[in-house]
Amino acid sequence: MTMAARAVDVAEQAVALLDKIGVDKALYTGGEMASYSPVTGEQLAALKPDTQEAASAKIDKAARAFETWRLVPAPKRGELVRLLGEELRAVKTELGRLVSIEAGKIPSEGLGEVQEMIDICDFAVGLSRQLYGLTIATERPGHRMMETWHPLGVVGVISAFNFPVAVWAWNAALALVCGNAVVWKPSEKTPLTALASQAILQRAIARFGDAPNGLSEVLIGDRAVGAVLVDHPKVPVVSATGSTRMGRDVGPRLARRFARAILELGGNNAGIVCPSADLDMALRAIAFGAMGTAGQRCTTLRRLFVHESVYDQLVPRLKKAYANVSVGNPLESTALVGPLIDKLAFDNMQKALGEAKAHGGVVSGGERVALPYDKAYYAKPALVELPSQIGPVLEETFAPILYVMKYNDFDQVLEDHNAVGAGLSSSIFTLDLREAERFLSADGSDCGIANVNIGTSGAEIGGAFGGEKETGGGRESGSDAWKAYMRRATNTINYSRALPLAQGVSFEI
Ligand code: UN1
Repeated sequence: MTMAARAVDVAEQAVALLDKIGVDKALYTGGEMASYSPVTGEQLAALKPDTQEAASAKIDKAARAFETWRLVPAPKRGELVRLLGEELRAVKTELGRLVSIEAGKIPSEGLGEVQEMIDICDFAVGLSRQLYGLTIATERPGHRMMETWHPLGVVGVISAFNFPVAVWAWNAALALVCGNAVVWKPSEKTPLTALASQAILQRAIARFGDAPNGLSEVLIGDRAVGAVLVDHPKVPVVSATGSTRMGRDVGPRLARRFARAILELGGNNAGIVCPSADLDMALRAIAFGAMGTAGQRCTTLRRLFVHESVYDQLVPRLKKAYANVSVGNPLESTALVGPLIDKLAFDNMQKALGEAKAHGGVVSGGERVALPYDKAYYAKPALVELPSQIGPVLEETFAPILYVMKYNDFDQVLEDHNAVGAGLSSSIFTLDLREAERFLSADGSDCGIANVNIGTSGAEIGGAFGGEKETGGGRESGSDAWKAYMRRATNTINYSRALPLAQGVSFEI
């Protein structure tokens, strides 16, 4: 098969999947915004980006939809999300494949991403009957105090290429049961899976029957279009996933107009392998955490601290796993590692590896893997042994690089673990209860996610997802993350015939 034939195949496959999912061809043909597949580097589609005016009009439309949707009882809103879950189940194979084409994920991770969407729908359906407020004891006789959670408005969602659809689903499923409208600005690297998700939701909306027009909108375009969402006065909350650099721009802009920010930014996630660790288990967890999704999860394992007593048992095995891992076209092989998203990602990887060498790092892997696609970037995952945590180790490089360091003191390794800007996910591998509990305690890991004997990535949707420090502090997905998508009203009701004032204040007129 020639290169050109393969490339056409991928684009053709994408079109066939979009057709099957029910996306209008006019949305991705004849426009000036090209979209590419990282699998072959070839162009998939030509979209028509929204002008700033068009983006603003879509947000206004969503704001009007909100006015109706907020009055629909929450369990009924849950019915729409239940239908979304059903529609997603019906096209799981197709959407999963499209994720593989557009984001380069291996098939099981593409499908896993759609499963994550389905899971959050199930969660949100249950939640639609559990948007509880408290009843609070009042100090005044004949009074009752309680809190009520109300819908908030238009929820803005900005998502990244690496989880092109699941992150939207986390936000959209919660936002919809909470009575909000949703306006989504997907990554310009993955617009087709966004159009597909929107078509799937529209099908659920059609089956639902009387949902208002404009309940879910998608903005196609670059940062300028995202900025319209961030600055729009009718968007009271924006949930943004991406780089810390993006968050430094978005966060203050939202703060300036007192809008809420749910920020899920970079991760520089670490694992600690202790003397008692189950090394077979640690090896598998590290391999998936560091090499899975070609190192392009925000939860990817990037730093590994190994106790000196087990270093020589673990690290050679790890190096072997790195040397043997299969890298290849995720659509045509059973490779475990697919492509990087683009040339820039590959260049950044090489730059970080160069810096690591300059700091005394010993690098295995990292080179470009020759596949017959000039414009696609496949890299052998890199393992870098370093004497200490310096240089590029302190930064997130969105590529499969694992920095491995030796430690001998538990207090010191905890300090090193926390000595980076990001604070998303973390893991400890130990069978020692004291070490495990210390890692999870107030002076242990400073991350939003802290795990024992599993890797840093692959969180379930039932927990709150997000992290501290430069990760931005937001929480999405499970637990009580829904509260960020609603506004709380405290209600005090006087059913007595007197008007006692709180704090014993007297004011007789
Ligand atoms: C992301 O990389 O932005 O925990 C999200 C995980 C996935 C979500 C990752 N459930 O790896």
